Order: sequence, then C-alpha cells, then structure tokens
Amino acid sequence: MCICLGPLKSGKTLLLRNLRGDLIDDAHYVVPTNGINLVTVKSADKHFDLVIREVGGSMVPIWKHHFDRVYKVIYVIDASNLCQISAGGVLLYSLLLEPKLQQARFALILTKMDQSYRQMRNEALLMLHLQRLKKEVRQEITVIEASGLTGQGVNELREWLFDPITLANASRPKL
Ligand SMILES: Nc1nc2c(ncn2[C@@H]2O[C@H](COP(=O)(O)OP(=O)(O)OP(=O)(O)O)[C@@H](O)[C@H]2O)c(=O)[nH]1
Ligand SMILES: [Mg+2]
Repeated sequence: MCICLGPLKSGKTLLLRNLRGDLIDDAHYVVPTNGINLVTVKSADKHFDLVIREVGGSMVPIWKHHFDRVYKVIYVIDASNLCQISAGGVLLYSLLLEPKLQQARFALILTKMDQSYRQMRNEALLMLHLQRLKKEVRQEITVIEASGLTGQGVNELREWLFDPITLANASRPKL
C-alpha cells in the first residue's frame, strides 16, 4: 500500500490528479479531502497500475489507522508556505518514528514550486532539518520538487513509485 500524507491544503489531491493524468487548467477546482481519496496511477509504459491512498490533512489524528502494510509514503509539503513548514516537519518526524513505518520508503514532496522561489526550497529543507533527520532515522527519504499545477516533478515521482520492487508486486491493468 502506498499512502499520501501531509498537512492540510498542502497540495496532495492536486498532485495526485496530475499524476493520474487529469488535465489541470486555470479553472481546476479541488475540495478538501475529508476522509480518504483513492487514486489509481499508471506506470510510464501504462502496463502497471498502483492505487495511492490520500488521507486528508484534517484527518491527522487518525492517520495512524492507515499504516498497515504501507511500504511507501508520499509526504507532501507546501514549499510556498514557510509558516506551515515547521508544523509539517514535526508531523513528518512523528511518521518517521512510527513503528509500522520503519520499513517504508519516503518521498518528501516540496510542492507548489510554481509559487515558490528557489531560495524558499532551500529554506524549507533547512527548516525541516532534513540533513539531521536523515542521520537520525533509518528510512530512505527522497526529496522531489513538484507542482500539481504545472506537472513539475510528476515524472520523477512516478519513477520513484514504479521502482523495480514495486513493479514486481503491482497488478496488471485489465485489458
Ligand atoms: N499554485 C499552486 N497551487 C496548488 C498546488 N497544489 C495545490 N494547490 C492549491 O492548494 C489548495 C489545496 O490543494 P489540495 O490539493 O486540495 O490540498 P490537500 O493537501 O489535498 O488538502 P487536504 O485534502 O485538505 O488535506 C487548492 O486551492 C489547490 O488549487 C500547486 O502545485 N501550485
Ligand atoms: Mg486532499
């Protein structure tokens, strides 16, 4: 199971829509995920499907009920909102300490890069204490800069999702 988490309104749903291949235009509309949102994404060659479970940012208190059999975590942070980053970092740290997620791989997505300055990305990583964090936890953390609006980083995220081990366990789509 692959799970997508992150603070409220950090950009999870829009990013997953982009990953699914939805057309995102200026008139796009997203509603807060008050519960769970299941999104099926395809590998680059379209031969494999993967279901990603987004748990809304308003559901933080019950995130932990969704950790069984999770082997990948997409953790989305709004890089354009430095005020939210510290709180997002604390949440990330609590996930990394979660016993059920010790074997999981993490993708830390700095999204809304279309609204962020290059410097904000560096500040975001500093505020998250990422270098220190990487030394303290056992999980592998891959950082990807992205935008659910422009599609930046989406292919990189797809490659991370469909690595050879995941492909071996993924189901073939029905023809
Ligand atoms: N400019 C810009 N806006 C974005 C981006 N991603 C999301 N947004 C906007 O940010 C707001 C929240 O986006 P969502 O995708 O609903 O955020 P979420 O993390 O799913 O929120 P919850 O489900 O409530 O936890 C919406 O108004 C989106 O249009 C992005 O990459 N760039
Ligand atoms: Mg959402």
